[in-house]
Amino acid sequence: MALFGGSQTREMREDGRPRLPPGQRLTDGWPVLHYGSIPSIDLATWELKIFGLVEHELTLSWDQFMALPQQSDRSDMHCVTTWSRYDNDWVGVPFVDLQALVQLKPEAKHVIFHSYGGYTTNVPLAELQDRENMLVHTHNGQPLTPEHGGPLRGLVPQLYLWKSAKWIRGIEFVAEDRPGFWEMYGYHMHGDPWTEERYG
Ligand SMILES: Nc1nc2c(c(=O)[nH]1)N[C@H]1C(S)=C(S)[C@@H](COP(=O)(O)O)O[C@H]1N2
Ligand SMILES: [Mo]
Repeated sequence: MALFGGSQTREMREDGRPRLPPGQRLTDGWPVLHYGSIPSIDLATWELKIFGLVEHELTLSWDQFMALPQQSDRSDMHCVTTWSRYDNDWVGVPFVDLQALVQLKPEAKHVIFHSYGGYTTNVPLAELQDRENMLVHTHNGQPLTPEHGGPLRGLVPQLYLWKSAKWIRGIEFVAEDRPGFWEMYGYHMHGDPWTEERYG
């Protein structure tokens, strides 16, 4: 369990890395960070498209997404601007379960997340195979607010938070890595907080 104070920075993860990545500070608030304005999204017309190097492209309505088996998971988040927030309780659908619905072509090696409003971010497919990588709609028991990416955002907790796309509307599978929005402005293509992959 998270306790605030100096001893917490010495907590270890299962892989022996410290729980708090280097250069990070804990916050118990939750800063709001994004480029541009919050898109207005109507659940009646909301869609999630899963496309690219897949055998069966898929478009899900909100009701179809919510009818998928849901998972609860607790994870930490780490923002490249140096704040980290521990013990976030999320509910949503694991990325791998969506991946299984579309059947990947063997050439698929990277994922581009697409957001309402035009934001994109790239993540290696291999990075998303743990079930802690999810598309989430609920945080600490409350529906995700629009400022934090509601109705649905990506969650890639082992990478810096810019890889967790707010207002997600698409998952694209590609063969070659391709920079997303912040990656084009110099953020790292991978973004591992424990090795401080902040800028490329
Ligand atoms: N669609 C979208 N998603 C986004 C961003 C954005 O500008 N647009 N910013 C990213 C960045 S840089 C961060 S730090 C986190 C912030 O999430 P939060 O506002 O919920 O803390 O969202 C990420 N996801
Ligand atoms: Mo960020």
